[in-house]
Amino acid sequence: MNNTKHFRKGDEQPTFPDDGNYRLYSMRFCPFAARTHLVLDAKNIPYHTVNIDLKDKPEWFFTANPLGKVPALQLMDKPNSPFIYESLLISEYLDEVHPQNKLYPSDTLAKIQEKIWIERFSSIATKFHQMFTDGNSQWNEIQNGLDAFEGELNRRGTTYFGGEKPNILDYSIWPWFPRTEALDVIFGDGCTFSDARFPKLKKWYKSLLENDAAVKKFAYPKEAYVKYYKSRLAGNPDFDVLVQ
Ligand SMILES: N[C@@H](CCC(=O)N[C@@H](CS)C(=O)NCC(=O)O)C(=O)O
Repeated sequence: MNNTKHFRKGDEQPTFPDDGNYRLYSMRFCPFAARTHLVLDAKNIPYHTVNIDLKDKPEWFFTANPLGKVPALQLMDKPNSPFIYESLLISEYLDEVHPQNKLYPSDTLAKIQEKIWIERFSSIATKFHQMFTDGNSQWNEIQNGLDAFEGELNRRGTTYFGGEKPNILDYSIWPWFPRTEALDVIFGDGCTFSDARFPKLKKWYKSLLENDAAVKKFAYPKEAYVKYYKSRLAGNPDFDVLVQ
């Protein structure tokens, strides 16, 4: 688990050994940045993490991404060490450049179909973002969206969307599911990610948490999640709840 503090305005840019490893600009609770952590770790690619306080961004962060968003990845192995950003574009870049443990299907149609599922998830991601920002539950609408994913996993008949091991669809949507751990505490008992409605997805989520090395490396305890979201809903997000 990467527990380093989040850099803010006025902080000096951190320095790293000149080892050619990628530098990932991240925020510990950002699900988009989590996608990049999972892809890097699933491929055993070494990297350095620079966590950013998104409420008080350091000036130098805008060199990494002029849009001021995480994730951004600096490619230290390329001339002039360029930055790339947008989580799904970073995933595709990494999968092409580092062919070990391929995450996208090689067949063009199968690849597009996985990308369609990832695209379908984006409206669910937006609803999660809204409800954990304004405090108004959208859990019913989210569950309606998740029904399709439950049905698709059932249709595939495998533990993961990727089959016996996770693929890009698994890693691209997993980062939103830890939020379900904080649902009941923040939105009340009626809000639960239930075995009754989502037997396959619940098993999928648990199996990734317990068995997948990349997810295990990234995951954090429920309490940290609840604490972060409470601070965010109170208008003062504490990005450093995991810093010891
Ligand atoms: N489409 C982008 C979304 C990234 C994004 O929205 N990141 C959020 C944190 S979860 C962010 O950096 N927000 C800061 C801001 O918008 O100022 C991606 O897939 O990488």
